[in-house]
Amino acid sequence: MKWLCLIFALICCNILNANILQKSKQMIVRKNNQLFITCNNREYVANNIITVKFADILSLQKKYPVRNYNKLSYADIVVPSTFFMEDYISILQEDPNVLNIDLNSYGEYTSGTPNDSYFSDQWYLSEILVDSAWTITNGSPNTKVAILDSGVDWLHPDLGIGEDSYQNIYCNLAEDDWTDPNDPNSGNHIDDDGNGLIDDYKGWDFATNSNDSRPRTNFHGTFVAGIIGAKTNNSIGIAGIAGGNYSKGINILPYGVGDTQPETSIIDDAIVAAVDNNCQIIQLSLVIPQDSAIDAALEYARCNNVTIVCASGNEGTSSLLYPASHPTVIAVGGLEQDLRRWPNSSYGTHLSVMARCTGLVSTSLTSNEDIYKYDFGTSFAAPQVSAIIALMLSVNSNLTCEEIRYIIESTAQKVGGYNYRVIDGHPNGTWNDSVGYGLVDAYAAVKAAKIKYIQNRTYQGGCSTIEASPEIIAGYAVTGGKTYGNVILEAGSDVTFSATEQVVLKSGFYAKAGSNLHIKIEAPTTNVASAPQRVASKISSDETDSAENRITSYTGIENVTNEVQSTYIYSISGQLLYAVVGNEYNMLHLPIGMYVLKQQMNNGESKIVKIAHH
Ligand SMILES: [Ca+2]
Ligand SMILES: [Ca+2]
Ligand SMILES: [Ca+2]
Ligand SMILES: [Ca+2]
Repeated sequence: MKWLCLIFALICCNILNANILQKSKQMIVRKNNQLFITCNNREYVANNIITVKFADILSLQKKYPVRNYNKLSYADIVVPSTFFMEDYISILQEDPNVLNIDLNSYGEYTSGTPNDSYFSDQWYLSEILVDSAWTITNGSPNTKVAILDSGVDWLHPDLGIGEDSYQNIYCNLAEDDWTDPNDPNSGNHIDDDGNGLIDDYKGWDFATNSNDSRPRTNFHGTFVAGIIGAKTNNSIGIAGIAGGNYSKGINILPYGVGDTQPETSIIDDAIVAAVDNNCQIIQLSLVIPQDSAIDAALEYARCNNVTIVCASGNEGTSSLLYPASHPTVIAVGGLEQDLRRWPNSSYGTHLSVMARCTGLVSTSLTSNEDIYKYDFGTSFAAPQVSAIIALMLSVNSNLTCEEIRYIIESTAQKVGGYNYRVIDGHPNGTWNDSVGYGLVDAYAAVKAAKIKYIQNRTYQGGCSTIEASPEIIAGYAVTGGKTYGNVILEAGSDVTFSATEQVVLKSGFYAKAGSNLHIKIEAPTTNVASAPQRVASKISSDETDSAENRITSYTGIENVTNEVQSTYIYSISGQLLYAVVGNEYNMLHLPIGMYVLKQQMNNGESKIVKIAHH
């Protein structure tokens, strides 16, 4: 790694820690709760791994969670999520065994920038941290997105069959294969899967009631499809957000609903068909009059856990256009280059999040001279959000619609200088009339999608183990404050929550007398030199709830790999409240609230866990 920059700077915090100036040559900037390394006017997202040059590996391993090290005396340390990176850097900086510090960035050590020829024009993807999300997933073929639009030109080499050995167009294997994969007339003219659509091998055109789902004249649906699922890193064209990595990404199901104009009477049928064909996401970049059949179809989708994403509309009106205005859909508006609302982007109640809607490049029709083009409009902001949801489902196919909405909205970036406020009816964070919850954040959303939520569940008896990486959140208030039912451990139940990073018990979590709860934290752990105040300061106020006191039995936290020597419980302000020998302790005497637990192991290691006591 080349070190060209000479200082750390902490912007936004307005703090420049003099200690951090030493032992590193990188410039670090914190923006929107994310650390970036800036170098040569480029920014690279920093992750939670710090590389240090060490003097003595044995003592380093004793004190820090060393993931690996090499013979050149460089070790990689995984910073636990309970720490602010700046605090952890300070701890390392003060350690005489640490000779040099580097923050790793995703951009530097992954396979790098996709080689798609137009990728340099897709810089807006880095604004929504798609490149960071790609370090987690590039999209799984198990995820299917229905695009209800003017049709998709599946002859396009960046979407369908091209020079590559794969395509991102969904092929319905329950139908017979077409004898010519590019000729919709080459099927057996039999509805093999009995879904009422004859030879629907590559989608369906509901407008012409035919199995040729390609558009006749209008590029619109093909452009949308490219944003979501153009083949990424295949040397040509653009990079689709969920388009794989020179291998199959998500599946695109093209449903034509009108070439030049969308027809309301068939949109409801297309929605129902998409739900029945097991799509997890339906993408609607169109504006139509409100329609009760479509209302019913949208409700049917919601009942079947299918997420619908809609463009807010290009009228600049202070209310969303239909179907974006329907409360069950995720309504997406458009931002301009300055991260302010594009003036024509309709806004108002039910607006969810934003994405860039100007200066976008995507796939166009193969009949055109250039099979890629530039365009703008909220039509092309919405598919960015559809694609990010597809990435989320690629790492956790069990997410519910409500969880998806909560994650997308609660992780959005508060950009553009707007006044975001807590407003009734918008439970997932601060919100603004013009831009909703803010600019979508692919990386934060995909990371959050990996959290295991436990809700609406009763453990009757016997042993149950729930494992997750990195985090388990149990209790009913886990999806934007909406109640989905309590988590109850009845007498006789023996339940283990096993997570790599942390377990949070929210309000609605009941462990009744005679039940046993075990919490296992399996992640590598760290030394405890730092005061826990900083750990506590990461706990947001909504994680505390003084209204309830339901835990009646608590058997403590168990360590998986090492014997626990002693356990300490701190208040969130860092005051030591309680110390016990061994791993059995009882929180009942403590007031309701958030606590920081530290466990000291027999081998000298220790760990910090934050836990809510309700
Ligand atoms: Ca069929
Ligand atoms: Ca057939
Ligand atoms: Ca490509
Ligand atoms: Ca209809």
